[in-house]
Amino acid sequence: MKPATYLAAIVALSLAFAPPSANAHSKKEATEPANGIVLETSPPIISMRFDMPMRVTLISVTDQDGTAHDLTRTDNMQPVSEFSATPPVLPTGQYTVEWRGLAADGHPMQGAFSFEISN
Ligand SMILES: [Cu+2]
Repeated sequence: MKPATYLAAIVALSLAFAPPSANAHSKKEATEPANGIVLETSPPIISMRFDMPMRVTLISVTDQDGTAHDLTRTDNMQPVSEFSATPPVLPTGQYTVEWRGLAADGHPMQGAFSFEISN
């Protein structure tokens, strides 16, 4: 093939096989409560730790009936490595935390985790 075509093929191949960069975007590293945990009391805090600052644009805590429980945020929608918010006292039940955010590189991110409160 012509040199230009050859070069294009090399570029395409190297893009196809490039490993995803560890720094491509922020990742969620840990949550509180931990995903899947069963608690005996309402958690004092809902938090997510990221490997790079994340602007959390949306977070919700929903119980098994689909009722949303409002959180008190302290991040002022600024990028944070550790997002935390205070939930109201939650009754026993199963909860799902869903979040959306903008990573440091501008990519939209989202995730979810769940926990249970049981006596
Ligand atoms: Cu990214």
